[in-house]
Amino acid sequence: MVDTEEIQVSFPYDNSGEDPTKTASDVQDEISREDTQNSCMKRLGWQVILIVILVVLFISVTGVLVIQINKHPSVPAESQHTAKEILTAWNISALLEIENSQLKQLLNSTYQNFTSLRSEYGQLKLLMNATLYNFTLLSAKKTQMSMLLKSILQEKTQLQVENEELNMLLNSTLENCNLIKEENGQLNQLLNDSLKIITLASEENKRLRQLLINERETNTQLKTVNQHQRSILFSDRLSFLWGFCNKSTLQCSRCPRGWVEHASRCFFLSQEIQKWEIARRDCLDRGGDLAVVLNAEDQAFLTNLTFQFVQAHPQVNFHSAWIGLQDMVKEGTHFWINGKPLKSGVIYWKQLEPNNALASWDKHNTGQDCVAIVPPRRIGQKGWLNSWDDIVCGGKRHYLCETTALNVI
Ligand SMILES: *[C@@H]1O[C@H](CO)[C@@H](O)[C@H](O)[C@H]1NC(C)=O
Ligand SMILES: *[C@@H]1O[C@H](CO)[C@@H](O)[C@H](O)[C@H]1NC(C)=O
Ligand SMILES: *[C@@H]1O[C@H](CO)[C@@H](O)[C@H](O)[C@H]1NC(C)=O
Ligand SMILES: *[C@@H]1O[C@H](CO)[C@@H](O)[C@H](O)[C@H]1NC(C)=O
Ligand SMILES: *[C@@H]1O[C@H](CO)[C@@H](O)[C@H](O)[C@H]1NC(C)=O
Ligand SMILES: *[C@@H]1O[C@H](CO)[C@@H](O)[C@H](O)[C@H]1NC(C)=O
Ligand SMILES: *[C@@H]1O[C@H](CO)[C@@H](O)[C@H](O)[C@H]1NC(C)=O
Ligand SMILES: *[C@@H]1O[C@H](CO)[C@@H](O)[C@H](O)[C@H]1NC(C)=O
Ligand SMILES: *[C@@H]1O[C@H](CO)[C@@H](O)[C@H](O)[C@H]1NC(C)=O
Ligand SMILES: [Ca+2]
Ligand SMILES: [Ca+2]
Repeated sequence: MVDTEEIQVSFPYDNSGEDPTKTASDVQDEISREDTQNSCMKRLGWQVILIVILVVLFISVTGVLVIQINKHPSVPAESQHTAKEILTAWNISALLEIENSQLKQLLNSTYQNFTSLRSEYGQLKLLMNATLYNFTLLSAKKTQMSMLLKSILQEKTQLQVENEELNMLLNSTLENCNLIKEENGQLNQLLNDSLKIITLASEENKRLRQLLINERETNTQLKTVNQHQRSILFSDRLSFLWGFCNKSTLQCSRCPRGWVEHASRCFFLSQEIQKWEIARRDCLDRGGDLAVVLNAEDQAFLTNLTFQFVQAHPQVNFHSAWIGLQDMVKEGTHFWINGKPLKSGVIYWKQLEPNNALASWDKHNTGQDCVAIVPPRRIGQKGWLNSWDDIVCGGKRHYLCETTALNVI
C-alpha cells in the first residue's frame, strides 16, 4: 500500500490521463519544443528563399533568353529551339512547384510524426521511470524476500533437526511407555496373585479361627474335666501315689520321691544322723528297712551314693552311713537284717576291719557291732569298693534304707 502510494505521489499523472501541471521539466520541454519549432520554421524559410532565388534565376535566365532571341530574330530555328527550352523550363518550374508542395506535406507529416513521437517518448520515459522504480522496489523486495527465504530455510533446517530430536524423544518415550506398560501388566499379575493368596489366606485364617474357637471350647471343656480329675488325683486316697511323682513336672518313677532306683529296688540316704537302732526304725517307718548288699553291683552303687552325697554337701561332716549288717548276738558273726548270714570271704571291708575296736567312751566294753559304709575320698582310689567298717551301734551316723520298686504292669 505504502509503495503504491509513494508511486502515486511520485508519478501522479501516470495513469490518470489528466493534463499535467507544468513542472520545471515540462517548461524545459516547452522551451525545447519552441526551439525545435523555430528551427523548422528557419528551415522552411531557407527553402522558401531557395525557391525564390530559383524563381528569380529562372526568370532572369528566361529574360536573357528572350533578349537573345530578340537580338537574333533572324534565326527562326533558333527561336523555335529557345521556345522549346522555355517550355521545358516552364515544365521544370511546374515540377519543382509540385515537388515543393509535396515536400511541404512531407515536412508537415514529419513534423506531426515528430510531435506524436515526442509525446510518446515522454510517456515512455514516465513509464520507464515507473518501471525502474517498480524494478528497484521489486529488487529490494526480492533481496528482502531472498533474505527471508534464507532465514526461513535455516529455520526449516533447525525445525527439521528439532523434529528429529523430538521424534527420537517420542520414540524413547514410547519405548519407556511400553516398558512401563509391560511392568504394569506384570505388577497387575503380581497384584492379582497376591490378592488370590490373600483371599486364600483369609479363608484359611477364617477356617483356623473357627478351629481355634472350637479348640477353645474343647479346651474349656477339658479344663473342667481336668479340674475334676485333679480334685480326684489330689484327694487323700491317692496321696500315696504322689509320693512317686514330681507334682510340678508330673513325672513319676518306680521309687518314692527322694529315693533312687537300682536293680528294681529303691535306696534312700538320710540327711540326718541316728543311732543304728533308731535309723532302722526310721527306714521301717518309710516303708523299707536298712539296705542289704547282695552283690558287687549293690556295693558299688551304695558306696557311690555316699561319695556323691559328700561331693554335693562338702559343708557336712559326713563320717559314714549305716547298712543292715550287725554282729550284736555273737561277736564276729555278722547277720543281715533279713536274717541271712554274711557270706564268708566277702571282700568289702576296709583295710584292717572289722576290728571291734574299743573306744575310750565305750564304758560297757560292748565293742563295735554295727556296720557302716565309709565314703572313699576319691573315685578310682585303690579300695574304692572296700568301704565297710564296724562301728559302735550307739554312734550317730547317716543311714541307707532300701525298699522294693513299684511293679508297674
Ligand atoms: C511539358 O509537360 C507536359 C506534360 O507533362 C508534356 O506533355 C510536354 O511535352 C512538356 N513540354 C516540354 C517542352 O517538355
Ligand atoms: C499541416 O497539416 C495540417 C493537417 O494535417 C494542416 O492543418 C496544416 O495547415 C498544414 N500545415 C501546412 C504548413 O501545410
Ligand atoms: C508518419 O507516420 C505515419 C504513421 O505512423 C507513416 O505512415 C508516415 O510515413 C510517416 N511520415 C513520415 C514522413 O515519416
Ligand atoms: C523519475 O522519477 C524520479 C523520482 O521517482 C524523479 O526524480 C525524476 O525526475 C523522474 N524522471 C522523470 C523523467 O520523470
Ligand atoms: C508499478 O507498480 C504498481 C503497483 O505495484 C502498478 O500499479 C503499476 O502498474 C506498475 N507500473 C509499471 C510500469 O509496471
Ligand atoms: C521412531 O519409530 C518409528 C517406528 O517405530 C520409526 O519408523 C522411526 O524411524 C523412529 N524414529 C527414530 C528417530 O528413531
Ligand atoms: C486380574 O484379575 C481380574 C479379575 O480377577 C481380571 O479381570 C484381570 O484381567 C486380571 N488381570 C491380570 C493382569 O491378570
Ligand atoms: C521336680 O522336677 C523339677 C525339675 O526337674 C525339679 O526342679 C524339682 O526339684 C522336682 N521336685 C521334686 C519334689 O523332686
Ligand atoms: C556314681 O554315681 C553317679 C551319679 O549317679 C554316676 O554318674 C557315676 O557313674 C557313678 N560312679 C560309679 C563308679 O558307679
Ligand atoms: Ca563287733
Ligand atoms: Ca571298726
